[in-house]
Amino acid sequence: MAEIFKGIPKIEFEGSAGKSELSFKYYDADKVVRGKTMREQLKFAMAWWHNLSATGQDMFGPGTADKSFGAEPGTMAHAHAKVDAGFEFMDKLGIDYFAFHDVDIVPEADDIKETNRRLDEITDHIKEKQAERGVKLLWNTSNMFSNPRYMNGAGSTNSPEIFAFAAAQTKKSLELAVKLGGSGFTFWGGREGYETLLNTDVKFEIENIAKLMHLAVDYGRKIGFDGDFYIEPKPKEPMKHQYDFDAATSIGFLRQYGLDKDFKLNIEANHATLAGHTFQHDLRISAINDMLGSVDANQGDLLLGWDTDEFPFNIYDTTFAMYEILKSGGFTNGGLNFDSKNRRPSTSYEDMFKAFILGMDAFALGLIKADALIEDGRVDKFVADRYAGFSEGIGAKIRSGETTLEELAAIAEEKGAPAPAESGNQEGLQSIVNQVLFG
Ligand code: XLS
Ligand code: NI
Ligand code: NI
Repeated sequence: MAEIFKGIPKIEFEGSAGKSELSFKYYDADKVVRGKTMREQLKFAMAWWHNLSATGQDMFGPGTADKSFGAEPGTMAHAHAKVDAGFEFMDKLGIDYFAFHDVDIVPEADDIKETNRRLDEITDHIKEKQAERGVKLLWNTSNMFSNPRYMNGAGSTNSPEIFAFAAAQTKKSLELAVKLGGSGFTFWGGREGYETLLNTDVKFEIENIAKLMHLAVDYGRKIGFDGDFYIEPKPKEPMKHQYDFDAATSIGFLRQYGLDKDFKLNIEANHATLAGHTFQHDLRISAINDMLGSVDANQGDLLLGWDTDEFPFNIYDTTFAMYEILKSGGFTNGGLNFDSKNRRPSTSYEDMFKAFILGMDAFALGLIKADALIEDGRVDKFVADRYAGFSEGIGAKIRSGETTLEELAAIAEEKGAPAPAESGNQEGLQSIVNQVLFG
């Protein structure tokens, strides 16, 4: 098969002094960090939708990048060309995982039976390519937000026929997950939300979303899908208000509807910041609830109010993200999926590679620095010491639930008003982080 990304070599590790723009400076796949290779710790994935489909089209103008890969867009020939391009791209970068929506891999037909036939055809091709180098499916999902039928949501729609259609798409996508050996299945509730409460029964809609998810779990487990289901929280965009607002909201929903055994979260950096949190915050909330499943790796622009899906560049963010991931024990079924896209004026094939090199190096450096922060130990020790009062005496009784309000009140009366607790040392800790980062 003809090479598509001509002139682009296999991207090699050159080291931090390297000057080539087409080499890794920090991502050294086989280097061991905290007991695993970088490849195993980071588990990078390529998102089919951005990398192979998105051309830079926005609300104000058409695409700028050519992603035809020598075929007519909208045809099955193009769908096949994308498979060849995608696997060549992953091979050249040494990426082991990918993620897709159903309609990223084939053009949707008017008849769902024909769409499903196309999905069977294309996944035969994908499966063949997977076998060549052992590339794996990190997760897949159904696009239940682009087609006009989903303008009022999929699980949250007011139409049983549209709910049934969403269920049919979900069923097929689960079958594809099993066929391709996927380790995750994602629900991103793009239209699962509302514009106005004047026309919306919120309780009804949330209950129905849970019902669709239960149907998915039942069918998925029945046909042998043993990976994780994910909710990918996002507070808004496209809807004004989306139900899976952030990690905490999604965890509450999963527990309320009995879905917490099968679901974890897929945390996207830019969605966390849209919710008014840091990326690290949503990772921490997921981790402490045993629900840190996977990550959509990107970054937003804090000067803009939308999901810009930029490639990760900020080393503080990648360091704190990897700190959370390492401390939670690392990825099992999940990984770092680049739900990121080139900026609109970055139009060449080289730009596609440079974007991934940026993101992979940013996370590799984040991994190295997070490991160094943990090894340094001063931040962790400060936090442990800060709560040490609760490990003995009355503090320990509070923790174990063996005290009463009466006993605590008696202590307060006996000892009198306590002095304020000691310094939180934020600036000192930030200096430690800078020292670890920059030497
Ligand atoms: C959009 C989401 C989407 C999901 C998959 O903002 O990030 O791309 O990751 O549906
Ligand atoms: Ni995403
Ligand atoms: Ni997003």
